[in-house]
Amino acid sequence: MRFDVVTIFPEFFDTLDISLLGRARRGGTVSWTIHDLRDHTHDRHRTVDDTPYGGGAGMVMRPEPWGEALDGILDGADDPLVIFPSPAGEVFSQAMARELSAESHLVFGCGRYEGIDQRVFDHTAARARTRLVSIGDYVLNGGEVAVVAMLEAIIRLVPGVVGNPESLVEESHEAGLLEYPSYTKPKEWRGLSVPDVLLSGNHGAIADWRHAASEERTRRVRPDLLPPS
Ligand code: 6GU
Repeated sequence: MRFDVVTIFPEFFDTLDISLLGRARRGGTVSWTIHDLRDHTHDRHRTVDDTPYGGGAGMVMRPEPWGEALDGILDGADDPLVIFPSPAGEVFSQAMARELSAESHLVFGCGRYEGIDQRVFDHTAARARTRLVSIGDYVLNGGEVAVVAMLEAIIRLVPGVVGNPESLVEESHEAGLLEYPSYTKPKEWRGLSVPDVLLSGNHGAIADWRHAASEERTRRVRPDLLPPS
């Protein structure tokens, strides 16, 4: 699976080389290239933004550097999916991460300032599948942190990246419920004990306890995830 990211802050993506994702990259399961949008400017100040037509606060990212950067990635690409992180997009989810982990080529375009000239979206959408995606109902200064979060969620689902695929099955959001609480040694810690059932060796009883704990936690903190009753 291949990723391209266009950004004015390539350093944000240095963290991707840590841990599991770095291992997946070195092993060749996934590959990515981070493109500096400023490499596609041609003025002395490497300007990527300008004032908005119609007036108003803030700056808008100019279309020309975006056009050149995306041409370099999309020309000759085989059915890429382009994602622009945006608080105005559809909301990212575990289901979307699963869907995206089956793609062969994802391209992320990170906007900053008040946004990117609308014609960049329109031109891109006319030549490739294009989606605007948000990671939640709050505002970040730019798309970089959102893309790091999305990449981590997507790459860990690519077959072969997570060592034990079973660890992906029981986690939060995969069954539409939040994950149950986990415990390890020692049996007693600061006066707090591990629930007896987990020490019982009774696998049926343990599975029942975990399912009930997942339901209770979901009802308490995320009732919106439960089917209407
Ligand atoms: Cl994807 N971008 C920005 N700038 N803010 C966000 C976001 C994305 N998702 C939530 N807030």
